[in-house]
Amino acid sequence: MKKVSFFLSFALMLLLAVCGVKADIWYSQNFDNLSNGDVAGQDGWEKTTDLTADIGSLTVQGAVFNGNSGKALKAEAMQEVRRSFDPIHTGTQFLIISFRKEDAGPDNTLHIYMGKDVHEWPAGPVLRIGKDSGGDPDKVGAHDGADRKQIATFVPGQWYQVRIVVHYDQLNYDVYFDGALVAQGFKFRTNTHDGLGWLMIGFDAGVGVLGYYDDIVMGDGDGSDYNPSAVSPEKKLAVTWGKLKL
Ligand SMILES: [Ca+2]
Repeated sequence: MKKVSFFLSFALMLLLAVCGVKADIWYSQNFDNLSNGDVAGQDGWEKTTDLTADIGSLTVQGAVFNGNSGKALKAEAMQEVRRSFDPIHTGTQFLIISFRKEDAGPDNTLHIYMGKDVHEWPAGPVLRIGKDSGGDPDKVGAHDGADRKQIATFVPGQWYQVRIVVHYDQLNYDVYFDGALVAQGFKFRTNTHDGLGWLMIGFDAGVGVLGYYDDIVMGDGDGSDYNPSAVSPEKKLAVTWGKLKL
């Protein structure tokens, strides 16, 4: 009897683990299977011409990428793209994204903006990598309401992972930089963006901008148990299995 109940418990947890994987992550993109060239027009990505008329698309390319193989998005001056999501997500949501910024002069930045349904610059959570962090070209900055606060330092030409945990029921967010908590309870730039309906990356200005984005994962919860290197279903299952045991 003991063996039977153990087996049933195991089967139930396995089922929960599989469902958990499906429920946790609602969007992911590593760009490896997209075509080289403009990302606008692929997988729902679009140029932000409603915000900046002469804006261009970021480029899918395979020369620089995160990890051992694949592709990533290249961002240059006056290039910005957005991905909208339907339905709009509320509660606690996470975004994991990797970036790499080259030392291409002091006058440039990489954006990470999130908003609800209205497309506008203020947005909700806002990260700025580079000069617009608050003045220093080697800092990552995040908005705490109207204030820009520098929260991390990066070395040009190296990949970093950012995890943003957004608490839509509290209208604030936390930022983890390569796993370390560097911002906690930062206020939205605009409180009307009380749901996650779009992600925008790139830079709508600058001279000589050069940067890259890769490995986007978005989902319900804080994402603390997600390992971006766990790409196979078996590994994802292992990650969720580990969470259930805690
Ligand atoms: Ca990739």
